[in-house]
Amino acid sequence: MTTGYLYHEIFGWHDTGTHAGLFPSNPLAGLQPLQHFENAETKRRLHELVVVSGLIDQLTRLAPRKATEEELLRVHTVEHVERIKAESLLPKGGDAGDGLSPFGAGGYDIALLAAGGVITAVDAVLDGVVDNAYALIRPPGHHAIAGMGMGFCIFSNLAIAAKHAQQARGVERIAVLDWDVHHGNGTQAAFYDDPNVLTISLHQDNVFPPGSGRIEERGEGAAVGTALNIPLPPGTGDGGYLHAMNEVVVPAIDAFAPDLILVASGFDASAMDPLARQMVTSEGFRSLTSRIMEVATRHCGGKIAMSHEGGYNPVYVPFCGLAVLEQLSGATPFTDPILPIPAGFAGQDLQPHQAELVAAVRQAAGLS
Ligand code: 3YP
Ligand code: ZN
Repeated sequence: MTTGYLYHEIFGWHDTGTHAGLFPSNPLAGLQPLQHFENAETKRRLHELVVVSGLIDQLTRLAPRKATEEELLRVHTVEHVERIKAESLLPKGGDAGDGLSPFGAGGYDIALLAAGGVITAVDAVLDGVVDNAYALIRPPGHHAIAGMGMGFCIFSNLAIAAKHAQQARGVERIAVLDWDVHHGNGTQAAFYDDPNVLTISLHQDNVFPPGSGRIEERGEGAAVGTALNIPLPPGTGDGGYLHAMNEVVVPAIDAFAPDLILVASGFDASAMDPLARQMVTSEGFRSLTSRIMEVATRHCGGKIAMSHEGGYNPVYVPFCGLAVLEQLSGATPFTDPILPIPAGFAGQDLQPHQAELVAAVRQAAGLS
């Protein structure tokens, strides 16, 4: 198994500045400045663990290129692209759209490399240069919609790469699995009326964007049935996530029979994340990866490209990411010394209310 791995130091230079939790800092309101949650460290430390663990020697390093404007415009409006470009020239940069998604000077060019990095990963997989690939990029993408960025995202990296696969590479059917703990609203929106792209989002029920990612969101027109949302209750651990994979994600993708699988890979469903309340461990992420690889083997010769999204615990994200990369590449696991703590949390196994939600999704999706 050869696994493509894409990372570039410049991703660490995307400057989100200071922020006070979910809001811009504001001393008059008591919001003391702190480094933005979405900062370089989680990504940089994952990369450094990939190097220090020795896994880097078993991966095929890929170099990102910038996405072209034509590629961006398959998903975004000219106005959005031009505004980001203009604000990126200001000495202090700007915001992607919702006031929660700052970027520093030159942020446009780094965002182009993030979107282009996912395209690079997809191309490497489609060309057979590698069997599968992981793009460890920044800024993230899955919340960005046509006319604006939001939720720390500037451009919809994975959606742009999927449109590239369709329009430039002739890929017919694409399945997207988003296991970031937040709803992949931007990716879903980009393909809401496209019957050839199945978008599946596993997320914590109603966290971000507010009200988004309900079971009832199923796609529109000819594409009804090709959007699938699994809004898991807070406190869901490895057992609940695996159950959702086995009962919904795997059968839905089997029924869809894709030619390519893309994964929006956030690690903010981890048991140690400050921005959500799920309990997935590094072993849980390893199992999710293993499940999706089995489906990919059945339908598309194992072709999977993953795009990095959220994940905000600088200590734990590296071990979660390493587990995914090890599984993708078939490498011998490096020990996660933190694992015993989250693995020992009560409620790691499937709980009745979680099974109930999964059953409701199966029902809505016509799987039972
Ligand atoms: C954006 C503002 C509040 C929650 C935050 C979510 C960012 C994220 O990780 N999205 O996947
Ligand atoms: Zn997230």
